[in-house]
Amino acid sequence: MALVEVKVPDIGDFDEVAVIELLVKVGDAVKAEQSLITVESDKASMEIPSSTAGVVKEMRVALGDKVKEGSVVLVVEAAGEAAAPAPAAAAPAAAAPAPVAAAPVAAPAAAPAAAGPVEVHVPDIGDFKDVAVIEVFVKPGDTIKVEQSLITVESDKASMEIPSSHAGVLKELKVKVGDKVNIGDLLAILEGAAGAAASAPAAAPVAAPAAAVAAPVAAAVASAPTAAPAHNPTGTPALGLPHASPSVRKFARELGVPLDEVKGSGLKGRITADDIQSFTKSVMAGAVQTKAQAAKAPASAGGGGSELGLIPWPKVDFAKFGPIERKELGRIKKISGANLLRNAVMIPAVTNHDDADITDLEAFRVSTNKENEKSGVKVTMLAFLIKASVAALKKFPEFNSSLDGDSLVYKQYYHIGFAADTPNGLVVPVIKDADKKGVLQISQEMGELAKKARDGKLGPADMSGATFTISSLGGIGGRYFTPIINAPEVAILGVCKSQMEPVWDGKAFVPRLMLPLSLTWDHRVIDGAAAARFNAYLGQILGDFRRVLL
Ligand code: CAO
Repeated sequence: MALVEVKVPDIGDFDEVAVIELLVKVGDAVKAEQSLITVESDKASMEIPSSTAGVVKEMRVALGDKVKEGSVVLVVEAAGEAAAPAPAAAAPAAAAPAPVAAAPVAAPAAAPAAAGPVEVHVPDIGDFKDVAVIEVFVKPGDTIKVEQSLITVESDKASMEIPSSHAGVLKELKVKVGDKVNIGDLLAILEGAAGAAASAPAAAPVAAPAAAVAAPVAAAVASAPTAAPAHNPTGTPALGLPHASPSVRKFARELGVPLDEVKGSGLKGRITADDIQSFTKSVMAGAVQTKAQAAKAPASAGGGGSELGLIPWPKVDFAKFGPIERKELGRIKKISGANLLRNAVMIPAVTNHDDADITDLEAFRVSTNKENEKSGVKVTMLAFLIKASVAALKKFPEFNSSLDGDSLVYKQYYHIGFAADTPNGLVVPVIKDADKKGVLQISQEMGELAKKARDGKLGPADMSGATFTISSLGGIGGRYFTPIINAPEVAILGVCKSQMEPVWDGKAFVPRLMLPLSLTWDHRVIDGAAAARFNAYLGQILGDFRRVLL
């Protein structure tokens, strides 16, 4: 087994280019022509391929090193006789570095003014055949300067921008993203070309690398972001194109990863294949949302609805019908609106209505408050409802659970959220460990949290971790309503104003204080019968709190 030094081949005009990516490591088996490192000049990036197949024994370059033609990249233990001893010069054509390259454009030749329409063709792009158009920078009507990049093409090893050979107004663009192009293909038709025409682009003198990959005026996409024109109909940001090698760009495209949303961890913020992989994992795990996903998500009440296959939200010029005033939604409304919409759309929710007889409980509450008048703590109906709910949650544990994929997470703690109306919108502070607290303590904590809520001083810790929520409109009015579940909880109890009602006791109608209950539940987790039982049990407890002791 021969040890072969793999050297940097003829890379054209480049002298002392920086190694910005190591694509292999010691121990890797490499094939002939496989890219080993990426080097970058101020105009181009290119991958340096291996001249031989074998196993990498030693890396001779590190990130940041400067290399030039003849520099040893690594040592390979060549596989059998396939070893191609000669470095650059002997490298097979296909193994020569992809150009992405760069030669300076030949200075525009004397400028014959183009009177009629001028055709712009794909110049000599070296050995490349059928290279894909991956970006289009211009659109009909644009005024094009000579040398301005029109499109980017990419092979599996390199990407390059194809410049215009003439100046003028773009009349017709003959290619689109995804098209395959070859030398001589018609790219565009310009008209009104009054300025200089560049010398025929194919003739642009380029110091071709060993494989005679005569890159034309191919400014590398990655390394010449500022060369990108202002307009970019493809939607790719015109300026600051993502910094990545052609193979990484290809990898990203294969996975459908939006490169401009990936944070590069490589040298100078360069995006590596690992970055693409981690980004993909984060998206799959739901930790990261791509811009496209975010745009599709029904995030706000004003969302278009198209993501759900709905007809568009009506656009009305309200001012046509009378005077109006427009006010931006507050921060809380924007956040809660997006959450409510998601929960309303994603949860198959059902609401059961029931009544609880709280005649005795209310009498007890009133007398307790009289006795405790001096303590300053007022026992509220909501505090009893929290305590009663904890008892029901203990009896029906699935109401205290959350869906996590195909699993149900049963929580063994009882943190109860309560909806609080504030001048800025709805917030849900949480009474933690309500099972371990008495009604007096819960009443006191609720009072403090409600004040904090009204003053806009609730912190994230005050509003997180709830396992079940109660929304009480009892102090305001109403009969029943259908509260929206606060995901990832699976149920919410809505409470309205209690009223004296005639209730049949078997012999006669008697006046009883009845509390309307509305329980909304997630049908993926809870069945109707369980919900009815939960409500009935809750009603029994509120009817006679001694049941909590049973
Ligand atoms: N039936 C009849 N009266 C009730 C009642 C009920 N179910 N619940 C409370 N009340 C009465 C109380 O007896 C009290 O009356 P008095 O002032 O005469 O004593 C009054 O209503 C206020 O009650 P409270 O001080 O006990 O307050 P609360 O616990 O009912 O409410 C809080 C506290 C923070 C929940 C409330 O201020 C609030 O913000 N409610 C709105 C919640 C909301 O917006 N929910 C909707 C969410 S979905 O959009």
